[in-house]
Parts: sequence; structure tokens; C-alpha cells
Amino acid sequence: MFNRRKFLQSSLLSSIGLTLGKKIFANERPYPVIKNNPIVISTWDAGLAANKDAWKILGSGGRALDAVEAGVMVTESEQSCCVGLGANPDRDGFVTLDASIMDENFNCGSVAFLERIKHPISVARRVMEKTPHVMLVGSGAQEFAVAEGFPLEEEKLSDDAEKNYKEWLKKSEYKPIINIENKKSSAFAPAKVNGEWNHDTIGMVAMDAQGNLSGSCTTSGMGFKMRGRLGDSPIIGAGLFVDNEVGAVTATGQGEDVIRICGSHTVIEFMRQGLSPEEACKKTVERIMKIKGEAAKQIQVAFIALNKKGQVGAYAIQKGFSYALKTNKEEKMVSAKSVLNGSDKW
Ligand code: SD4
Repeated sequence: MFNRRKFLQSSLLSSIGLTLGKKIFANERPYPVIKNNPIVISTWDAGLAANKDAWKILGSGGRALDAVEAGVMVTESEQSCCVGLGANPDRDGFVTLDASIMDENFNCGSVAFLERIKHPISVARRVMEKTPHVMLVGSGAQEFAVAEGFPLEEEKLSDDAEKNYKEWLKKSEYKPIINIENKKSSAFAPAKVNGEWNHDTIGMVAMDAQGNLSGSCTTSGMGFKMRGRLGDSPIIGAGLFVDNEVGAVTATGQGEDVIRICGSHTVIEFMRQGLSPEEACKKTVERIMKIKGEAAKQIQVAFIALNKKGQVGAYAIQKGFSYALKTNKEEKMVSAKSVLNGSDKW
């Protein structure tokens, strides 16, 4: 039955909507009012360039989710980098990629063991937005990507990766160790970027002008890994976690040890209890070290965290981990504190 009161209410609401819509248009304000100071942090040196692209979105009032996707796409595109298709292959000579993304509403998506697709992070976002699932892997993930219009790239190693792989094949020793900042000659060390050794992962977390948090993580995983091996990066709660009431966290380093303790989720829970981002990362790193005992001296794990107040922090097992930070006031690399400080290293 026609209800006059409801009709009046809804016409009133729509005219308010129209007036607001007109007002926004009349003021030519393309984005919502800036309420918070946006901030973005990301792992390792490649984070500087990635943050710049993220900032194009954050700095003009855009959404953190869009920023963390656009940011890490820069690193995925680097042919000479160890993230994306230019990265070191697995021990059978194939590059296999993992990525995950998470927004402010616990929506999340990930892909793993994905081959021949340039931007795994964008496929992860499509999984989140276009399927009822969180994770797609292997040929299924690739089929989904192609169906979504992502081009299937040529199966070819980058020059750096080919050189590294040939070198590795000489001994073909299976000793997976990740992120060894000081052991440049290791068969498992990642490829070179601009003459510097770089890493095979980028994780990024950001807060936008609305105060919303999001995160992304993308990796080629461990160089010369077993075929099919996954690390923490595509696993929500391990390599990445976002709780919009608390903070956003991502991990880098030896994924197996991050997965064991649901690393990024653990950092979030410590922050929920009131710890600062740095303290929360430190406690989580210490938990891994307690479990590993002496063996912790052989690995690197690091976390970066951002809380709801816009405070950031990081902590690593080994010395040498740094992250890139960008706000409207500064843009820099920050060296993280570590539990082990060089003398007790390896
Ligand atoms: C992995 N956590 O696949 C990733 C590797 C990494 O810098 O972070 N490398 O285990």
C-alpha cells in the first residue's frame, strides 16, 4: 500500500542527496575532505619508488586500498628487480609469484604460485572483489587472471635472473635462506638492482585521509625454491594483516617462520593490547626467535607496522633491514632495530 509518510521521507532524503551532490560538484572538490594525515610505509629500498606512486593517490585524498595496489605495482614492473616476473626462478627454472591485499573492511584476496602474470597484486585484488573467495593458486589463478583480461606474458627469465640461475645450477644446492644482507655471494641471494642487492618481496601498508588502513604484499618468494613452495606473503594473517580499528602490518623474510606464528596477525594483536608498532613488531620477532632457538641466527624476519594513530614501527631479527616512509612532511628510508646486531650474526 502507498505510504505517504514513507514517500515524503524518501523524497526529502533524495533531495538532500541531490543538494549535497550539487554542492560537492559546485565546489569542484573531487575527493572527500581530508581528515587525517595520510602515511605509507613499505619494506626495503624498493619501497621509496613504490611509495611515490602510492602517494599520488594518498596525497590527493584517494583510498589506501588503491594506493597500496598502485605502489607495489611499481616494484612488480621492475624487470631487474626480484619482485615480479624479473625475479629469480624456482629450482626448476620457473618464476612463480605470490601476492595478497587487504582493505579496511576485512576484505582480502590473494594469489599464489602464479606464473606469467605481470601484476599478481592486481589479480589478488580481483579475487577479493570479484569472487566469493580469498585465495586462488597455480593454474586456476592464472586462468582467472586471463579471464579478467590480464595478459599472459612470455615465459622468459630476465637477464639477471638467468645469470643467477645458471650460477646456482652449477652446484644446485638446496639451502634456502632468505634476505642475507651481508652474504652477497650466496647462491640464494636475490638479484641486483642498480648494482645493489635487493630483496624478493615488497610489503606496503598505508592510512588514507579518511583514516582507513590497507595493505599489500607481493613476492617471487625464495630464489631457487622447490617448485610449488609458498611463503607467508600470500597468506592473510602471516605476510599481511589489516584491522581497521587497530593497524596494518606486513612481513618480510623467511616466510616459513612467519607462517608458523601467524606473524602479521600477532603484531596486530600486540598493538590491540596497547603496544606501540615497534614494541609489537619486536615481541613478534622475539617469539619467532624463541621457537627457533640457535637456528634464529641463520634467518631474517622483519615486520613493519602502522597503527590507527598513524604511528609506525618495525623490528627485525638481523641487522640491515630498512623500510621506506612517506608522509606529507617527509620521505625517507628508516633503519629498523634488530635483536641480533652483527657480532652474533652467522
Ligand atoms: C617468502 N617472505 O616468500 C617471503 C620472502 C621475502 O624478502 O620476504 N623476501 O618467504
